[in-house]
Amino acid sequence: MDFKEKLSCLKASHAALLEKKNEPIYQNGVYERYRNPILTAAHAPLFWRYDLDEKTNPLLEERFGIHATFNSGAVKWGDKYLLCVRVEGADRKSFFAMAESPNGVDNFTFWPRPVVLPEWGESATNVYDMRLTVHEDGWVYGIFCVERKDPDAPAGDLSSAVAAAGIARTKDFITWERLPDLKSASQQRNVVLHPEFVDGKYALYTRPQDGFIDAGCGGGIGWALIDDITHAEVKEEKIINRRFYHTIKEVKNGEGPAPIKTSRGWLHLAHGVRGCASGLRYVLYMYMTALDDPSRVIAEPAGFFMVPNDEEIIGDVANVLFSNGWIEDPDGRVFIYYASCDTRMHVATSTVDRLVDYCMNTAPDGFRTSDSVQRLLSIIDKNLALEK
Ligand code: BGC
Ligand code: BMA
Repeated sequence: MDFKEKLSCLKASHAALLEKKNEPIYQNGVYERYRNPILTAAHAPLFWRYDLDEKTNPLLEERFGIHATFNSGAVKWGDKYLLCVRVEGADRKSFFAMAESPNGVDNFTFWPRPVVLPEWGESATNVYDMRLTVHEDGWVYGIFCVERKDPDAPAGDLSSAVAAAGIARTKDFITWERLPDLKSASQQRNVVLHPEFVDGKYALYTRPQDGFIDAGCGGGIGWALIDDITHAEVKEEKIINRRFYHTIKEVKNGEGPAPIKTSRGWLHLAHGVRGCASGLRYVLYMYMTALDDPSRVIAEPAGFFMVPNDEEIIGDVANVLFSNGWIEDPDGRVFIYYASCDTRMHVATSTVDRLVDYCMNTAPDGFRTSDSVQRLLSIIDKNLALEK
């Protein structure tokens, strides 16, 4: 094949991938999964990956490898479903790029250029997992993890890093104003801005951690009020959603996207991590907090909400579901954007009513097997009585 033939093959298969229709495949009453991932590395524009000039690239070889598209922030913008995607190159660096869809479940297309994020402080080695919050102050905030090498790591340790929360804001997703990183006594990952002021202050969901990987004494998802978002500092932090022995969030947990406000309380999506022989296993779980105090948990169903399924189990970092973006439509439909295995993006759909019903009417964890058996028996007895 000559250059032109190769290029037209590439263009045809790329266009077919982007136009592919998606359909719901699985339903447990709470949500629907969809047949196809919504964004993969192959969705990245050809003009990112190839030098398309025949004179400088006669063999039409890829010049910039795109490895994965995952952990995306999400927002409805006009009539578009917008994702701020974590794109990872072959060089293991991630960066953010916006992608949009007209319907939220397929046809996702990257904007032509990635986000150019201004630096703050020492230039970051990596940035990832942006949470988008449309705040009542009129800005859209993006809070993300900023990773730098640990300056105190012993010689030869090239893995230890320091995680901090980077903060940027925008009104168009093209120009971003970078604010100072969050000041905090501990390292921070999974920091999320609450969409409303609380007692006149900005409010953050935090995730204090002892080390770069270890949550250590960091007991779970934290809550902190911030006086000035342009010099954000965690002065007091309380843990609102704890890790717990022998649950899906034994080792770590973290807030997912900014919570959704409902008439019954705030809906939260989070991730929980446990250790097993194959490594860290990430699943999604949900909880709700009170309208008059978004830091007070009022419901939390036992166990996971979503767990890696079939092909979602395999990827760059196996057995991981992670979500940092969801969108609520005016009609109450909810689009849950989640990534599998740090590799690709998926969507699941539900509604505010179904998610609230799930949170309010699924029994909480009793932390003991005997309690689980009793919970199961109460469902069985009720159902069998119906047949009489
Ligand atoms: C990776 C993240 C991961 C973190 C902790 C980082 O270097 O980029 O995806 O969550 O390490 O394992
Ligand atoms: C981290 C997260 C994600 C990632 C996960 C699994 O701690 O912040 O970036 O999806 O690990 O690798």
